[in-house]
Amino acid sequence: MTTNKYVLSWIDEMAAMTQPDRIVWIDGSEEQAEALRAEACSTGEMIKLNQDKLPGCYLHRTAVNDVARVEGRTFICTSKKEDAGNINNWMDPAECYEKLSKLYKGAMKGRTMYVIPYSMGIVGSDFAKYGIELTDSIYVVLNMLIMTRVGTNVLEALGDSADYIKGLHAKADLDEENRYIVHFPEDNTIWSVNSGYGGNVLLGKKCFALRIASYLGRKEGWMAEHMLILGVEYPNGEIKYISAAFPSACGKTNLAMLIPPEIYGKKGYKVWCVGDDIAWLRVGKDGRLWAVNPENGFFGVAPGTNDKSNPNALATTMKDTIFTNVVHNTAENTVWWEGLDKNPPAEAIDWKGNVWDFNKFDKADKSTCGAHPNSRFTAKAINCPCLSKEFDNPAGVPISAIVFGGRRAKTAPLVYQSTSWQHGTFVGSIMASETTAAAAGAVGVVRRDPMAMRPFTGYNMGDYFKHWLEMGKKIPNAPKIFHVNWFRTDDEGNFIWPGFGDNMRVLLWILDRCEGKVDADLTAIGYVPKAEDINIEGLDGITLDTIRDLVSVDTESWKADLANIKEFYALIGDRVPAEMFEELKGLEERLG
Ligand code: OXD
Ligand code: MN
Repeated sequence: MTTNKYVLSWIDEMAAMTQPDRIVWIDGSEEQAEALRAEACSTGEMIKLNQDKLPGCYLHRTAVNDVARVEGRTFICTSKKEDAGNINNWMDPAECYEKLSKLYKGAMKGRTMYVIPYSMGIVGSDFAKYGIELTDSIYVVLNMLIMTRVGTNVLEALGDSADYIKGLHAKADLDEENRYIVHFPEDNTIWSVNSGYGGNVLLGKKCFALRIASYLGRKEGWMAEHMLILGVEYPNGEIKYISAAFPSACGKTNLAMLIPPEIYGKKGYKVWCVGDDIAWLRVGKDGRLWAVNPENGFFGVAPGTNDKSNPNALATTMKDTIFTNVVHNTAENTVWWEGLDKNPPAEAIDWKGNVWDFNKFDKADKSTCGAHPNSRFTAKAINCPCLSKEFDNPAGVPISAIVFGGRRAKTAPLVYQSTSWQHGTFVGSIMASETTAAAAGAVGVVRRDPMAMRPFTGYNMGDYFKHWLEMGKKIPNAPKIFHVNWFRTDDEGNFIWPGFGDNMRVLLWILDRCEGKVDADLTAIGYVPKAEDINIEGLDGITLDTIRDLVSVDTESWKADLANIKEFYALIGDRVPAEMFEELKGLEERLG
């Protein structure tokens, strides 16, 4: 399929190590994909679901020990340890190549090596970057066909160039003790072994589009961020774009596909999804920051997705979708997960492949779930009813506002605005979420997750903050930076803000601020809304006093947070830029 000597010699080298029985090039054609689906069904790797109810949909179960990203086994292998920094795991590249070569040796014996040429971003566009993933998993091939742009046109666009990301994945024995997800940013290389779970093996996503791309972005003057992108359409047809970063499992996909509350819908407001997980951002000729979603599909968390939380996501999954680790409704040959509806199937197989009795389900005990809490759908972007018409625009969309968010019971108000790009960078750098009862471990523990990139920055976090500051200087008409918190609780621990579609009310305040249309109150942490500027029309039980409470700054909890921020900066180490300490000092002084 190509005469590119760099590609061919690399594949020869990887094949000599892994020793597959045969090599198959993925051309992006429907015929080839269909043959692979049939093959996966014949071996039990996938189950073909009810084609009347779920056309083009399949179910897959991963190994029981292989259900999530493994941060402890994810490495950034730069020649100097300081370049990976203290937040990342590091291994010396030479040592790592040697160690993993042993695990890869003969790992594809008796198997097929698939060669997947793919593009992150629209093939041939300024934003696009190309990759080739070698894998021995049909599941990976079929997921990559949904999540990225795959095919011979990628090889044509690459031509004779050596400028592509080399990804090698082998399932090997799925041995947890020898599971590695490693990145060699200096060599444009990703190696993944002993896993079959999406986030570890769909190498275009977190590995390339965030870890390697963040490294490249710094080198080349652009940004790769863990952000959704959405467009808010006004009744006059004008559309303004927001990108937003939240830690994993904070509802990015829901926000990206938000349905406006009725009072807005009736007036003609709409929200369009450009992306739900990753944004690549570049400064445009017009001095604004432009964003594309480099992916081509959604790899979303299934549990909790329903016709209230995210009807658009649910609709997206009704065809051409691969479900992973959800409940199999065997009577109907369909799927189910906790939080889909109140009718769990009576005849069902759980994510582990065992007969599942929903009567034994106990909300407080995750081990009784039918679907794994991190079970997923891999669905095509084009099947999303609210997909932006700019999704395929190679130039991307201009960003008016950048929004950071976390899950904080008390500390962060519903929304606040930073006072400058530098201050906004600081706000992103101190982003945090508190663990909830839903997650394993202690409740209320603060995990700092700068710009939601803690697990995804392919280099030193201090240098990453510096890159943000540098980028700010290069964007004459930079987006304004905000922080939101949908998760403030009352004294009984109940969420105060309704969230979901009603988050639109906050987005509109944010966009009004970008246009200078509303005033705000300056506090120690930044600008907060005047209560009357958040529209509460049609909201049950929310008064202006509730909003005042939601946007109030809890000085004591902020003061308590300072020590934790300092500790976190100390952990990142001596590359945290002076500007961040300046901002921290300013905050401390203003808090008094
Ligand atoms: C994801 C994540 O899967 O952030 O998107 O973990
Ligand atoms: Mn994510």
